[in-house]
Amino acid sequence: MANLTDFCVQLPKIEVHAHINGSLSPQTMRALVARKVDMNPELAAFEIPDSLDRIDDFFSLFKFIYQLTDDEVSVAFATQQIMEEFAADGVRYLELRTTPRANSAKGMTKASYIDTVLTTIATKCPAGMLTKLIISIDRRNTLEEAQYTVDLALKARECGFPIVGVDLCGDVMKGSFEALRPAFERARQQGQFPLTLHFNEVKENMHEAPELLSIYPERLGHATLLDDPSRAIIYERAVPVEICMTSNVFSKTVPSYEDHHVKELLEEGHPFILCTDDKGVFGSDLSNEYVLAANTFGLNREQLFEASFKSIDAIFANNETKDQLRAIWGAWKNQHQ
Ligand code: 6MZ
Repeated sequence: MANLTDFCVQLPKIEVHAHINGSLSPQTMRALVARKVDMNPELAAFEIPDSLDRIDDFFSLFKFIYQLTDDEVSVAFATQQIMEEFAADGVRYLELRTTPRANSAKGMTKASYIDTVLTTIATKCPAGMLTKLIISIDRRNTLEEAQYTVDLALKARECGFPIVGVDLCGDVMKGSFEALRPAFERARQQGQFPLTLHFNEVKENMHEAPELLSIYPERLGHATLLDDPSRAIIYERAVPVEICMTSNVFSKTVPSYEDHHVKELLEEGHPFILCTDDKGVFGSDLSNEYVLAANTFGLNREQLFEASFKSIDAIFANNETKDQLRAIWGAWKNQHQ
């Protein structure tokens, strides 16, 4: 019988919370540094830290990372590497997410950035895995920028690209959802896009919870801190939660794996999806998140399979795709019993 790590790699898995620029593996970062170090020698000195004192320190890492993906060739390379790594780790359905970004010095516009990501997904997605894209609106955006992101999503989908949802992400201490709300409302009304919102990662933005929930998000990212009113709404509506254990412990938004809030969701039978968030920064693949859940909460292989299988219910896809994936999971289970 395979050991737990091998089992978790082989297990077919769903990944729906993976930020492209947080998912660059050390190898990918090294390859990108090598391409750029002549122009920018400072890049050679950067290292991802072993842990962070506070989540605030996380967002400043992107000042460096964004220098690695500041042109279309690098963005295409990064996207391809990330898909290959997830596929090698047993992911069968992947929803990547990214924030449109421009760099005028390299001729990259927000539109060409998204086009590059989507073209790479369309042409380089490894066999045996489906990849879709969620477009992210950054909390630091102006409403105009957020509306432009929605324009890009609508246009890309019209061209037949698999944009499947809209996300609210970014520095938890900055900006506000209310200021950007009209863009999310338009994404929902004009585009019928499902929404996933980073939710209550830190106590400082818990006050936003009623506003975030009032738009009826289809999924929530993290939902680390739940007060009674939020918990009641989330449970009543059975809103699936994207769970990123290593990310939360690494950035100190939860004190330890044992105290992770997924424990409560497991006990309540509430829908959740184990995810990586930023596998490059946090150094943890999706299979490792399953190993952690198993070791921390005593989940057996049957329960790990169930967690992965039930995640299919929460993906941003139609019933036909969900049924196809359920059949793949079923066939895998028959082979591995
Ligand atoms: C909130 C996060 C995040 O979009 O450039 N991001 N936002 N909370 C988190 N939890 C730790 N992890 C990543 O990927 C990087 C961007 O994703 C968001 C941040 O805005 C970060 O700049 P993309 O591909």
